[in-house]
Amino acid sequence: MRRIAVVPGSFDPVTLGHLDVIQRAAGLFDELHVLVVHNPGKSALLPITQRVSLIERAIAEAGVPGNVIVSSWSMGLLVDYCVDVGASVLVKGIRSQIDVAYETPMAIVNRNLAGVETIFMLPDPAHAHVSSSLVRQVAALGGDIAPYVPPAVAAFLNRPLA
Ligand code: COD
Repeated sequence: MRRIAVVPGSFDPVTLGHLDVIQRAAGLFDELHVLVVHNPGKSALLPITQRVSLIERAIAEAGVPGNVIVSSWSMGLLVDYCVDVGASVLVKGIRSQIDVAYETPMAIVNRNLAGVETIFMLPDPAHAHVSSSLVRQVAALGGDIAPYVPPAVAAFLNRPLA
């Protein structure tokens, strides 16, 4: 049986912390879906299609294996996507007790709804402090985001405004 997992997130934008989790999870499953999902609790910087494109460029740059598929989902429950693609596992990165408190109820509900298990991965300590909101803030104030994001994202967000 093929082991299929989903790494969901806002990815607004994808960071080196996200990329680290994606790379390590890709080695654990036969097929890994990186899924961009709108989080209604956050105000967005980039359109969903742009986030997908930046993830595709970032994983190509990083040489992530070919078992990774990038897509987006806005049709309902996250577990509906999992059922559609035959995924039985969600992979989430856990940086702190705040992440644990946020993710635990969702993990229980997702298992109750569709039998989809959630696996928590600890971050690379080098990227444990990185978040998309921090990147958005540094970029908005004109700071250097290159230490926190893949080169494709740094190039995109640092581009001159048209
Ligand atoms: N290192 C490691 N992991 C990281 C890092 C880092 N530096 N930064 C972020 N992460 C992890 C986060 O903990 C998270 O697991 C994932 O990466 C994505 O992070 P974000 O910030 O891009 O995305 P979020 O937190 O806004 O998540 C959006 C989701 C849509 C995935 C989330 O809200 C969700 O699961 N929603 C469920 C919708 C649903 O179906 N609800 C009903 C049942 S619960």
